[in-house]
Amino acid sequence: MTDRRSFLTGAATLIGAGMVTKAGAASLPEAPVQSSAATQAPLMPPNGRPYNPVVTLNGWTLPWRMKDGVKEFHLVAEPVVREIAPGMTANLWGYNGQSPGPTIEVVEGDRVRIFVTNKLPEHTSVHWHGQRLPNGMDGVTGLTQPGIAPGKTFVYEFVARHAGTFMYHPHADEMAQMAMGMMGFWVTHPRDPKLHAVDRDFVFLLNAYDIDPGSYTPKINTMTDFNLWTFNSRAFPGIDPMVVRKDDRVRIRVGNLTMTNHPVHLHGHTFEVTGTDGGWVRPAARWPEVTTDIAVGQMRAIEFVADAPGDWAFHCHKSHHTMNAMGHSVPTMIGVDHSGVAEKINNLVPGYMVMGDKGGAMDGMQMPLPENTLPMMTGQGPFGGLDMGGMFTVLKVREGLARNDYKDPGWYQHPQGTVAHEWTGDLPPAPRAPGAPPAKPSEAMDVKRDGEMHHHH
Ligand SMILES: [Cu+2]
Repeated sequence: MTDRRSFLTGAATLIGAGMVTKAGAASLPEAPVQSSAATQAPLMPPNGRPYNPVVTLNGWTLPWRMKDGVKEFHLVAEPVVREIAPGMTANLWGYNGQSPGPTIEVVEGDRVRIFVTNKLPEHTSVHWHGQRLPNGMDGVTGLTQPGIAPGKTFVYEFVARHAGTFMYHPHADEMAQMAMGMMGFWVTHPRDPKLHAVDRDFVFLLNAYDIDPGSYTPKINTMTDFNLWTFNSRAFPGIDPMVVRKDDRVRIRVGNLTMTNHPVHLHGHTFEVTGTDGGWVRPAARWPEVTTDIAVGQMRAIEFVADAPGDWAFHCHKSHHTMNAMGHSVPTMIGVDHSGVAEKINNLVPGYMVMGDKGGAMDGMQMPLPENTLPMMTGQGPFGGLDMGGMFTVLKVREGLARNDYKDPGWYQHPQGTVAHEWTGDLPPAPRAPGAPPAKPSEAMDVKRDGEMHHHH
């Protein structure tokens, strides 16, 4: 739901280039506020040039007002409480009630005016990443403008010259401000809605936080050892699925504002990278992929035809990025026999738990968590635990959905006989290379014993 409140910054006595005068402040466009972390329906453009709107994963698009042919937006930089996933909230900084901020959607050739009100305790600015604009609108504190002091409103104005995939973020105390979640998506649609048209167009940013178990505020000095890897400041299972109709042409646009690269991987389909934050990729320069690496500060638009019904994983391929917060200093214990040890330690340390002697799967493992802490891997699927959290979601491809239906259709109903299952019949004999010596008795016994095990019921 979009709440609305307007900001009248009448208290300010304003001086300096770019600042809104007292008279101007009275006519600021309202600044809608989003109170939900759920994916909102695409915003159909109520005025201006027509376009096919995007869907922001666990986010929303900022409404605008049209004034004398100019699209006017109002961003409010402010502290927010973001639900990372059910059971965990974080004290972040963002825009208009959420972090990331709302997606801004405009059309190639639009003149755009963006008011930015700073309700943070320190100065900020907004850089429009990838835009071709007058230098003084580029939002680099100290280089192209003074910082926007707390309580002040600045105005940015430029023409969105090129269609494409962009983002916005501060260039002001940026290590702190981006570590706190100051960022948002920007899409400039083609002037001709038939150009680069797709049926469903999803957008989100990659971000990362370091929030100690039991606490709420990111540690902003962390350089590399983050413990929450998120799509649009949500961790699986808090990330909504991407729901598409079978045979839809689908675009997914992803921008990376973390401190490391992310190879994003789609199951069940082959895609092409069709755009970057530099523009569209010429068809002759595209090649098929199932994973594409997105470096820090890069954006990628991938496209494919969703021709395979099912629930297909879409995730970062760095396995630690599909995990939620927990100490990564836990020693590897695979193959270590703990039997009896836990009992002895429990006499000294009540509640002690042995981890990982058979691997790390957490399914069925119970342990008390500090408040406001997500289990390390928590997703539940129709067949049990998914052993994943973090940067993970599901592309749900279904037949017969309505054009604008993004509702979660539930789990995929697999056709009879198409799900991997336990084998209970005879095992084939172990293959041997041609000319290899006959199996030693011990190997033969192992095979036989295996086979017998499967016969016991
Ligand atoms: Cu990653």
